[in-house]
Amino acid sequence: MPAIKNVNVSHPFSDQKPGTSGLRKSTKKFLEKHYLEIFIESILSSLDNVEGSTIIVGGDGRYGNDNAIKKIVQICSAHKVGTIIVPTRGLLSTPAASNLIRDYSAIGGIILSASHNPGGLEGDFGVKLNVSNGGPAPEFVTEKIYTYSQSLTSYKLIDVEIPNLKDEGSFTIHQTKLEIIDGVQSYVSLMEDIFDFDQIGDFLKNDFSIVFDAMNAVTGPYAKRIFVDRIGLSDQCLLNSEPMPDFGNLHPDPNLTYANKLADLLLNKKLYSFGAACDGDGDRNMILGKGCFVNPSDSLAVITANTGLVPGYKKGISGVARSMPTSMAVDVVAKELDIPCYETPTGWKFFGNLLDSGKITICGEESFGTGSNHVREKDGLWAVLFWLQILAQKKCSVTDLMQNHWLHFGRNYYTRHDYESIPSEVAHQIYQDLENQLQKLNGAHFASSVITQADNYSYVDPIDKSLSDKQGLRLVLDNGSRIILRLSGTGTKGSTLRLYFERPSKSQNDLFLDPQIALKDLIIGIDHLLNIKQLTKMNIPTVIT
Ligand code: G16
Repeated sequence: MPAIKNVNVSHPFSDQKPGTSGLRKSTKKFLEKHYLEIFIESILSSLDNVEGSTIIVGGDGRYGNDNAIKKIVQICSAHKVGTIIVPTRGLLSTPAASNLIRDYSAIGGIILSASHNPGGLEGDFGVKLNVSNGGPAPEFVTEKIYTYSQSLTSYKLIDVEIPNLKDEGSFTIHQTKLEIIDGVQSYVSLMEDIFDFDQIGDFLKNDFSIVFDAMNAVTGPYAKRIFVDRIGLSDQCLLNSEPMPDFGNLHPDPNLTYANKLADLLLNKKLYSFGAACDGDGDRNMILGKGCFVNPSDSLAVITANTGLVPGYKKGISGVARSMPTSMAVDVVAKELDIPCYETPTGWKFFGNLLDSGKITICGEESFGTGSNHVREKDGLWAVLFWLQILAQKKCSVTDLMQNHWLHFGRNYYTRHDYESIPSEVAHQIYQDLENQLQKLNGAHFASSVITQADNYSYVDPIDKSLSDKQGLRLVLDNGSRIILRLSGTGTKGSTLRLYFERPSKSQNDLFLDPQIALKDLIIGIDHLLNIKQLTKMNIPTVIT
């Protein structure tokens, strides 16, 4: 039997603090000697009952995926993990990982992904830990991992060759069983339990054309299994469906800027009735109709309003939740449905306790994430199927669905402006400037209204009572409008400033404006207040959603 080898490292790493979702750094940083290994050792040190346990390992296929998996298998074996489950080719979407953790009663999963950040040698890499409920590790666990990483100067591994990950199979490494499985099937079965694939198929084959863009990332194989093999569409409905280490140079962030080819097909060329895209690790989604972009906050509201049309939710939903910067469109739906609506900080991990305790069934975020209690992650393909099921039931277009929703519930005009990768000093200066002004802004006139609340959002988890403060600067106006400013926790270069603007409207004459026009006074007002254009030297944001 191969021996356990101890590897000493000359110094601990001081920069392994997980952000909004795991540790994300440049690929080259992760290739530095011992960098990945120390982080994995920190993860295993922070978990209880590792010996004899089951752990899921996989990733979004970006550069470094296979080597990292093999290294993790070696380290897990040295820690006497009982079983390691790895999907073929090491490909595992984040929602599918969440599902496998729950299916196998694993103590957790290690997911290799920098989500929507570009991949390849010049791009980013990342490592996330999900815990036994299938959801992202809560803050007290990520803090523990960080603390270990700051003092660890050694790690252990079993130095043996790991089989290639191409084919399914069962292997023994030291005392550990390595199972290479079909990573797609159990996720597809879960979707089939929730949705009526036959109804969706009949609708789509009847002159309702769709296109799904996997952005050369992890969702390609799942989409092929669902839309082509199971539902029976031609593979022409799939774009960029082969996962590639550099995502074919695409930036796998499904928004109007980075999924612009898809947006052009739907919004300008109007070639399809429905279009959708997912991000690198398959948890984000963008929904488009012919000539119609669906804002993610509206998507959450529409999904919540229509759960009765989807077999998996016919029994009803207990409640909903949204992150604080997400528009309040879903609050209006929840009020009519007479169910609770929770507001949480940005980050899927904050939904975990609400889902586990049964307080909510559906949740979502403005950052192109929607999901439910079927797993403990946001789920891109689930959202796409949800939309298709609603459309198949109602037999209508995306535009009609949106317009009818607004006519019934009113509209929350919404936009997010991102200033990406700006110098950190500039981002912090702008943030600090607003924070310093909060007190005096309370009660001040702003954009034809009055600021009734100006604060830095803090959250007490209703289940475990933990406090998360400093979660975003918030201006709430007397007319229900909101402006929120926060710094991204997922970028890897400089800092990314995010500004969120929202204005509710119930007037039937004010439902169909371009959000950039409808929100103009808020956008201009905040620029006057904080001098953003001048300080960032940018006339327009990098990304407008
Ligand atoms: C991650 C989290 C999301 C969160 C997003 C925010 O998304 O999983 O829950 O909304 O980050 O990102 P930022 O801090 O940059 O605004 P993902 O898809 O990157 O894992």
